[in-house]
Amino acid sequence: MSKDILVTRSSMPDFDEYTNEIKELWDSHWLTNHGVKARLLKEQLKEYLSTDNLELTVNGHMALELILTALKLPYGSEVITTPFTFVSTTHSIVRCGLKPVFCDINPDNYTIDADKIEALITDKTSAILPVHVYGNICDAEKIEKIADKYNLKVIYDAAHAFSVSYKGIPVGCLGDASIFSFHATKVYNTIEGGAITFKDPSLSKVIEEIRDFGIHDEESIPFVGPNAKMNEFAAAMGICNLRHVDDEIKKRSIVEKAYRDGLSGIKGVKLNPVSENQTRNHAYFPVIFTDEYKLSRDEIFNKLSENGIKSRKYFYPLTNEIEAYKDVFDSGNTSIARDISRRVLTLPMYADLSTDDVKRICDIIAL
Ligand code: T4K
Repeated sequence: MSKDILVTRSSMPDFDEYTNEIKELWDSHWLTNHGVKARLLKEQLKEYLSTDNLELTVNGHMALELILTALKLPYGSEVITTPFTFVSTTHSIVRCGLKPVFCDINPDNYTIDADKIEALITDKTSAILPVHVYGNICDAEKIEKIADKYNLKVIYDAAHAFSVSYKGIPVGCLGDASIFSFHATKVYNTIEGGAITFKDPSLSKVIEEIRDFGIHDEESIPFVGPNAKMNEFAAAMGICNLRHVDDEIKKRSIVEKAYRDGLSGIKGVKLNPVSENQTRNHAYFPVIFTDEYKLSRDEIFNKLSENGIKSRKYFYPLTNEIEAYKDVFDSGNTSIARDISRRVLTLPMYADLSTDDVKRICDIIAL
């Protein structure tokens, strides 16, 4: 029996490349707390992402919590966000003592509907936290214009948007700040890891200190902070993977083309939009099954699964529907997000997925 095809598969460098990279850690015995590997990776990522200000973190989730804390948003203030995301986005708001206010998404690229943000602003609103879901970039101009008008911070969850640029602007340069995830399942991984990019250079020191328990020096601890540092082994993986990420993205573009060829013309199968406004990293391959398709989303999910194809319902349920937030926060009017979340499947996507396997997946969907 052939092996299951999972929704993704981590990119890894050659074993020798990695062991070579970590060799000096055996000499130094310096394993974490911003050693040589983390410092080098930080500089390399600043260059790759074309940003002046970047701090590494232990994962993408803590990157969100750190930036929300560093921006000193008033405790209990409201953050307008999308429910069509991984729970991490909403959890970060809540865990920082802020209140999520859910805005619907646009049905074209599934990002926050910028035209619906203004109606949700109150005197308690402090920030907007949109998500470049699947690497689809939000309507940054509209969002930032509204933010300027009401003096709000904009923090983009760019967990899916590593290496993407929007109208020629590297995605990490949008808004007041952006966060990236370098989790094993991402286009670019450091095993676990993340980064924050930001406009105001004075935030560097604050983020550094919050990331390290809020410690300024041995006798001064001005902030309450977690331990959110990237360790040296993760940073070494990041240094290796960064050498190959452009090739990985190219390979993913071949997989995407094979999917588009195989699925074009199937009634009721709607593919992710292609926009001239942005580059793509092919992080995910989402498909919406409309009423014209022969099966429901759950039926095609099961059918794929029976054939060893493990697609995922990213992102279902919406974050404003999960038990943790039931009767805690107003779930708002997010009917478009609700509809999309019940129709979407992300199909397997990774650099080494063969075009034969893609064809097999498309044939099952075509029935
Ligand atoms: N914001 C957004 C919008 C996000 O999507 C995420 C994370 C975050 C923030 C937070 O960033 P991090 O704190 O995670 O850095 C996964 C990931 O754990 C999560 O990083 C990701 N989003 C989310 C969308 O998906 P699961 O529970 O679905 O992953 P899992 O373990 O089922 O893995 C999926 C497939 O990946 C497996 O079937 C096989 C493959 N895989 C997995 C692992 C763990 C590998 O090939 N290697 C591996 O090591 O959550």
